[in-house]
Amino acid sequence: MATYVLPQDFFFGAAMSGPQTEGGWNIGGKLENLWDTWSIEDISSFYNQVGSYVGNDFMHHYKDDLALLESLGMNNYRTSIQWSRLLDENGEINPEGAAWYHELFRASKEAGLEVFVNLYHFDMPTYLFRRGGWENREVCEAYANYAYKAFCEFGQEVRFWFTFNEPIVEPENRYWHSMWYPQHHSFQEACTAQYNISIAHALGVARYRQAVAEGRMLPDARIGMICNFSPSYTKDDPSEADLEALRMNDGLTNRWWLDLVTKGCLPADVIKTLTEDLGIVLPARPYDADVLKDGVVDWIGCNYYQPSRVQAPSRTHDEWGNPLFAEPYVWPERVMNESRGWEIYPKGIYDFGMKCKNEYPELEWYVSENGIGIEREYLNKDPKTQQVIDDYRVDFVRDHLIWIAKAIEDGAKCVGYHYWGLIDNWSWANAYKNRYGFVEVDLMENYERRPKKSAAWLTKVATSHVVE
Ligand code: BGP
Repeated sequence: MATYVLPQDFFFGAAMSGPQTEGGWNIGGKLENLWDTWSIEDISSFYNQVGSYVGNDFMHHYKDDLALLESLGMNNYRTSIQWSRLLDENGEINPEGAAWYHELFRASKEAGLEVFVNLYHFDMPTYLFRRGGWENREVCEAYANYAYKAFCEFGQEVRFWFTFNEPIVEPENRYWHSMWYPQHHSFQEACTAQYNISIAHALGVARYRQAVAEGRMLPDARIGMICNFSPSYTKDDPSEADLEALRMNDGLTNRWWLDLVTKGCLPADVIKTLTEDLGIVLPARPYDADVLKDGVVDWIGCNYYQPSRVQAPSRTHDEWGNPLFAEPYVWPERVMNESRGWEIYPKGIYDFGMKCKNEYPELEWYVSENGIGIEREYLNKDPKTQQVIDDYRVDFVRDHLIWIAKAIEDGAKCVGYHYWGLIDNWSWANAYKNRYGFVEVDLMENYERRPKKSAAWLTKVATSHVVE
């Protein structure tokens, strides 16, 4: 097997989020977010009826977890601040919430770990959702206030900031595809939310620049956005209609955000299709072009799990009257992670790197999430040691790292890699169905952590930068 070497300054770390790990959902002045509310209102929506409350009990395990990350060869990780923990209902700092994050950042530094902080990971505070959530422009202003308060509070402790994780997911999952609370089926609502999140992002970056100008941030601080860029593909011999499906799929999910973070605008062809051809009403205000200009960031994260393969739809609208741009295209050669229903296609990360190189040549990026979640992993335990034997995880990460190394060789500005869910965590409506970790969390034994077989391999790669 060929050996690939990643640059020495390429960083390895782990990605996680506040709502999926912290727990302590109602202590220390934390307000409800939509995950807590959904858990309270309808626990049967969650796999095995495990709601948001405990995460992976990180608030009780953080010191050991940080030591574990360090022992696995990581020197940095990402998590998110929970809006519902940091601020009270008046948009003021909740001192107990702030104290928790100060302590986390202190302990991380002590463990030799740099923290990347994301401000929003699908965790809308419920009181703001009741005022319209992302459908209400005032919530964008509230987000800008939250971001500024976070910059002021932690600007001297954190270098790397991100406005949003996967901003397309809430519009899609909450408003369009009815997967997450409030489970709506409205493309119009999804577009409103997507537009307003873009505005919130730009307002957040503007407040960050203000905090920099006021001397509140560390000298080498950076701001970015993290998106799930799923490279879009269609058939090998596409019809005009297939190419049109590809344009809108790529336009809504990839170019929308890439244009926002590199050019400070939204893609004109997508906006035209939405408003002129489909009659979607975007909540645009006359001066928004100027607001969006502030959306340009210093770098981005790319969460990559699967490609997006589409073809022309067989009908123009679905049963709820929403327009259909595309239908899934099943590539005959596809390899699946059956647990998650996601295609495994490591070359996609290379293709994303080449797209950035060619279309956004100045843009620096890192792989901010990548990982494989497996259902019923406890069946793969060594009967003697009780260790999870997860060679498929090594194969998955190795294959992606190889394509990352090739992309760097071919000129991609990719500077690091974060594995998603290095320690098993709670995954939204799927709860603990699919396990991503290199480290197992035992729900029956007080959330005890146990490295899986793959952990030794990861440590070697992270410390040597040699992939084989
Ligand atoms: C990304 C999210 C993460 C994480 C991951 C795995 O979309 O940013 O929060 O959950 O996907 O996906 P899932 O948990 O749905 O299996």
